[in-house]
Amino acid sequence: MTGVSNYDLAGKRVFVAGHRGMVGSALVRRLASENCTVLIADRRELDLTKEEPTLRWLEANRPEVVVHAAAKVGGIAANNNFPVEFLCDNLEVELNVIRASHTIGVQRLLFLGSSCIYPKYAKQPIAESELLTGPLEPTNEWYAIAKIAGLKMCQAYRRQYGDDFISVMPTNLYGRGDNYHPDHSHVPAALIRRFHEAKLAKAPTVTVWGTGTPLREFLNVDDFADACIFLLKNYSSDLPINVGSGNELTIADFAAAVAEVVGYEGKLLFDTSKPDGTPRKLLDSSRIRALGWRANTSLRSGLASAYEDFLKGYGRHLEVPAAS
Ligand code: GFB
Repeated sequence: MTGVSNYDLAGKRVFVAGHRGMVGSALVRRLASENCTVLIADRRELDLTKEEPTLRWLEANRPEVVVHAAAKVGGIAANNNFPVEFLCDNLEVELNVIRASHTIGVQRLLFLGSSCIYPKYAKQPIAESELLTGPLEPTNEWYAIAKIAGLKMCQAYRRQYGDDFISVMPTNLYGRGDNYHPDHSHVPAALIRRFHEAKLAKAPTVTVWGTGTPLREFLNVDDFADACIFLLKNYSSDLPINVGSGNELTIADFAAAVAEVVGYEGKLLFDTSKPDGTPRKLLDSSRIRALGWRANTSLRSGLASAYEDFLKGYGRHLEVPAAS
């Protein structure tokens, strides 16, 4: 069940489910340098929450490889406020995509999970073996349960039918094409936007959620897409595999780094009425490193290019105020 494959993507038809999201669009960019055919489907053409149309689309388009990057995602507030969507929509899409991929006999499927599948107080850095060893972080348990179910589906299809379905668990991601919704985004996009707007408004202070003390590890999405392609070619196992950068810092230090990149010089305030979430979430990425992959974007250069893309209007929920 565990081992290294030497899978050749050349000439393959690769379906990226969720190609409009930050991760899906990074995967499409990365796959452009592989000699394969990338398949995508717009939401109007294919609703992945519907079982029958999903199967029909896959039957008609016959991918040999499926990358499951379609998910309802969001930051700590969105997770907390929309438990039904984060649980049910994600479960529906996972069932439909994974089951239909089995039915049409895809050669390889890569399922994208999240570091929030691990227990709130997991031993740090978090090894893959920490899965299901303790209670989850309550702000995102709905999303975490859906992602755990997805990875279990991959394991079940592998165990019962020998399907070569694998799961990857990224740490906190940021980068091009993020969601800049003021309340529903993750911390990198939220702070890029907030500092940019404060800079333009010459605001003396910016408010950061929580105490600023939680520790997070940040990985650039283009590095993550590269890791996914690496794993598609080199990894075959029923064990999920972590992908992190080792770039860990407190939210206060992260906020200061974003402020510097954006060029905001005012003061940071912390709103402790907002949730901190899990106190620390550093992945143990030694397994993927042992296979020969590592992240190569520094946090500073990654944030600088994310800010550049934000200014160009790449991303969702963006009405960037023009500089005066
Ligand atoms: O990025 P974030 O929402 O994800 O928040 P999580 C990370 C930390 O940044 C938390 C703080 O401690 C937040 O309180 N933070 C500070 C902010 N200011 C802000 C802000 O303006 N917006 C946001 N969003 N946070 C998510 C999960 O947890 O991790 C998801 O909810 C997913 O399901 C993702 O798994 C990777 O790391 O707390």
